Amino acid sequence: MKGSENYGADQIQILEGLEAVRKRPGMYIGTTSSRGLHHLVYEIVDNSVDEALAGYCGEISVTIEPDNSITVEDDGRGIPVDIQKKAGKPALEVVFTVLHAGGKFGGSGYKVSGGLHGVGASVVNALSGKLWVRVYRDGKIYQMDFERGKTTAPMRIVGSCEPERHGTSVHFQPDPEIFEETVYDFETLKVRLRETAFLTRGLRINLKDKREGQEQEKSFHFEGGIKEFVSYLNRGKDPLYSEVIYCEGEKDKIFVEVAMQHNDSYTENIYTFVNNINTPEGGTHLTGFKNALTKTFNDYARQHKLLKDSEPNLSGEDIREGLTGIISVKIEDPQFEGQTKQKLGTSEAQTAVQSIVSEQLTYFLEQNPSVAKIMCEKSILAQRARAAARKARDLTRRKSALEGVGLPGKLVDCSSRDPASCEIFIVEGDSALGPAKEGRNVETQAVLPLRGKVLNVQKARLDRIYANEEIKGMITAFGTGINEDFDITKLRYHKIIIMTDADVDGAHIATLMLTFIYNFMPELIRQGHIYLAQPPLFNIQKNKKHYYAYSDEEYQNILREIGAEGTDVSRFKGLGEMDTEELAETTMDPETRTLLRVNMAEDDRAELDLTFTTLMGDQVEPRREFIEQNAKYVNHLDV
Ligand code: TSJ
Repeated sequence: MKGSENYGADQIQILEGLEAVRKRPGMYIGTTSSRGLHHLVYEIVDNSVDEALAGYCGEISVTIEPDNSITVEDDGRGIPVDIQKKAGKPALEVVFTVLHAGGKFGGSGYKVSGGLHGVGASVVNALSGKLWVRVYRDGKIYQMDFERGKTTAPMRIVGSCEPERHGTSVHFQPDPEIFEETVYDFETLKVRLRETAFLTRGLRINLKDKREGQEQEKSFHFEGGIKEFVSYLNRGKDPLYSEVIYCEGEKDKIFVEVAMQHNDSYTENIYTFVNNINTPEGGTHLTGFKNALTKTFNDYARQHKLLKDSEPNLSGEDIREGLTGIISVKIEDPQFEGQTKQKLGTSEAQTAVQSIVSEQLTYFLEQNPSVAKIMCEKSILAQRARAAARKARDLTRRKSALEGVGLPGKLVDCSSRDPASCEIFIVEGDSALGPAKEGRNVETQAVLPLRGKVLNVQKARLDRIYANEEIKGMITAFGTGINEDFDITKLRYHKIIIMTDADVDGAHIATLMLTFIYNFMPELIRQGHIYLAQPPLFNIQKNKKHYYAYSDEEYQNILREIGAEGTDVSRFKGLGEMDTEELAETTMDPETRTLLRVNMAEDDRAELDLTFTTLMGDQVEPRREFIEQNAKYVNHLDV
C-alpha cells in the first residue's frame, strides 16, 4: 500500500522535473541557440569522459547522423542496469529521468565532470524529440526509449552481444520545438572534442559526419595530453626552446596538471580548465600558477646570478611574456564565483597548483640550465621594454591631462555626440578616403584614414606600440584607452567598421587591425562593437540597372536571374575604384549595406589566435595555405 503510494508520488515529481526543463531550457543549458544545441552533445560526451577518467573507457565516437540527430557511443562499463534500491528502478532509467542524477549512483564515486551547467542526460532527454539509449553488458543489449523526456518503451533486453563487449550508446534528436537552430556544425564539435581529447590523455575521440554531401571524419588521440595541447597552440609560432615543461601531482584530493612553453611573441596565452571545462575568467588555479612561476623564477635567477642584486625582481608579466600554457585541475566539488560563475573559487586549488608547480619547476630549471637561461634573458628584455613603455605612456597621459584629449588630425569626425548612433569607418589607403568622406552621413559617420603599414602588434613590444602614429590615432579616436586604462563607457562610436579592399591584402590589413583590437581592447569584440565592411566584388550592369555581387556565388546567381546576354560586368579591385555613390550604396549606407560583426566565441580562442598568428607570423608556408583556404577567418564572423 505504502509502496505504491510512494511510487505514484515519485512519478509525479519526476514528470515535474523534466517538464520544468522544457519550460525553461535556458536555466539548464544556458541558451536554446546553436550554442545550446551543441551543448547537448557535450553533456552526453562528458559522461563518457568521466568513464575514461575512471579508467574504464578508451574510445568515444560521436556521429552526426544524416538527419542532424546525434549518436554518442563509448566502450566503458555500460550504465548500470540493475535496480537502484532508493528509486526502485534501474539505474539507467534514473539517469535519464531524474534531474541532476547523472553519475551519482553506485561505484567508484570519483565524479568530476558536470560542466558549468552540469545537468547531464536527463536534461538532454527532456530537450530531445526521440531519444534511445543502449547498454552493452554481460552479453546482453539493453535498451530504453523516450520522447520529449517521457518513456515510450521501458528498459528491456533487445538482443545479445559478445560477452566481452561493453559500453553505452545514446542517440538523440534535439527537439525543434525547443531549439532555434537544429543544424549541427562539424567545426564547432571538432574544436571542443579535440580540446577534450587533449585534456584526457590517451582517450580516443572520433567525430563522424554522415550528412549527405558533407561526409567527413576526424579522430583525436593524444598520448602526450596537455603537453601536446601546448605544442598545438604553439604551432605556427617559433618556440624559444624545444621542451614543453610539464608538472603533475595531487594535493588535498585535487589533481593538477600544467604544461607550458615560451614562443618568441609578446603575448601571454594561458588556458585554464576545471574538470575539463574551460574557465575563461581564471580563478584560484590560475593565481596559484602565477604565484609559483613568479617566485620560482626570481629565486632561480637570483641564485644563479642571472639577475644582479642591484636589479629589481622580474614581474609576473615579464616572465609570462610569450608564454603558452595549460592549467588543468580536477576537483570533486568545484566552487565557482563571479558574475557568470566561470571563475574557480576553491581556495585549496590555489595551494595545490602553487606547491606542485613550485616544486617541479624548481627541479626543471636546475636540470635544464640552458632553457632557464633563455627564459631569463627573455624576461629581462621584457622588463626593460615594459619600463620604456611605461615612460612613453606616462608621457602621453601627462600630455593629454595638460592639453585635453586631442583627437587625431586625420579624423573626419561626425557631428553627433551620441555614441550609440555613431559609427567610425577605418579606411585603408588614400584612394578610398575621398569617396568615403563624401559618401558618409555627416551626422553619424566618421572616417579615420590609415596610411602606411599598420604595425603588427604580435611582433612588437608595448614601447613600439605606444610610439606608432596609426595605432595612437585609433586609440584616441575610439576614446576608450587600452589595457588597464580601458574604459568602455568612454567609447565614442558603438560601431567600429574596418573597411578594406575585398582582396587578400585587404584581409591582411583587416587582420592586423583585428589583432591589435583583440590584444589591447578585446572587450570591444566581446561586446560586439567591431565590424567588417563588405564591399562588393562585381558590378553588373544591364539596361542601365546596377547589380552588385558580394561573392562569386552571388554573381552566378544574378547572371542566371537576369541572363548573361547584354550584361556589362566589371570586377572591383579596390574600394578606390568605386565612386562616391557606389561606395555609399554598397558599403556604407545602413539601409543597403551588409556588415559582418566580428565575434569571439570563448571556446574558439585557440583557433582565433591561430588565425592571427598565421597571417602575422614569420612562417611563410602556413600563411600561403591559409590565404588559399581563407576559411577560418570567415568562421569567426557573423552577419
Ligand atoms: F549518461 C549518459 F546517458 F549521458 C551517458 C552515460 C551517455 C553515454 C554515451 C555514456 C554514458 C556512460 C556511463 N558511459 N559509461 C558510463 N558508466 C557508468 O555509468 C558506470 C558504470 C559502472 C559503474 C560501476 O560502479 O560499476 C559506475 C558507473 C558510473
